[in-house]
Amino acid sequence: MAVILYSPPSPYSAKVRMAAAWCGIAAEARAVTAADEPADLLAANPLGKIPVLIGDDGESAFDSRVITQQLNRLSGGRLFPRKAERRLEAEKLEALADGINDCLLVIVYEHRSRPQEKVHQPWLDKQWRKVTRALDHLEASPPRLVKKADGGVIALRATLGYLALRFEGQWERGRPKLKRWIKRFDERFPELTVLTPTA
Ligand SMILES: N[C@@H](CCC(=O)N[C@@H](CS)C(=O)NCC(=O)O)C(=O)O
Repeated sequence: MAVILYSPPSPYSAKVRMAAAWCGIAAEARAVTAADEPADLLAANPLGKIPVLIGDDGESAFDSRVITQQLNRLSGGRLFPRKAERRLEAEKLEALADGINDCLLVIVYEHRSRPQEKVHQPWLDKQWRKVTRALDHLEASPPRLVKKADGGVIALRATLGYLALRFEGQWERGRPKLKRWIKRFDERFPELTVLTPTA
C-alpha cells in the first residue's frame, strides 16, 4: 500500500490526504516529525519536508503539488477537471492556497526558531499582508462548490483549517463568505473535513 508521510497540523499534508481520500487511493498515513529529520523522511525526500507520497513501488513523490498531480494521474483524472479552463482555475486555486500556507509557515517558523528579540517583525508583517490580500480576494469571490471536489477547493479547505488551528481570531473578521464556504464544504464533504489540520 502507498504511504503518506505527514504531520497532523501540516496544511500541505492535509491537502494531499484529503486528495487521496477523494481519489479513492488507499494510503497509510504515517506521522513524522520533520523537525527531527528522521531517517525515513530524509530517505524519501532529501529536503526533509512533508508531505511525501511513497508509492507501491517504493518511489517517493514530493512536493505536495507534485503529489496532487500524481494522485490525479493514478485516479484517472478524479482530482482535476478535464476542461482546460476549469483545470486552470483549480490549479490556480491550489497555488493560491499553498501560497497562503507558505506565508503562514514563515510566520510560525520565525517565532519557533528565533529568540523573541531576533524576530524581524517587518518581514512577518509583509507575509501577513500577502495572506490578507489573498483572503480578501477569496472573500470577494469564493470558489464555486459543486458536487465534485477538486484539487483547488480541497487545498483551500486545508489552508482554512490551518488558519483556524494556528491563527484563530486573526483572520475571520470581515470574511463571512469564507466562513460560510467552510460550512458548505464540510456539509458536502464530511469525509474530507475529518482530515483537515489538527494539533
Ligand atoms: N512546497 C512544499 C512545502 C512543504 C513544507 O514546507 N512542509 C513543512 C510542514 S507544513 C515542512 O516539512 N517543514 C519542515 C522543514 O521545512 O524542514 C509542499 O507543497 O509540499
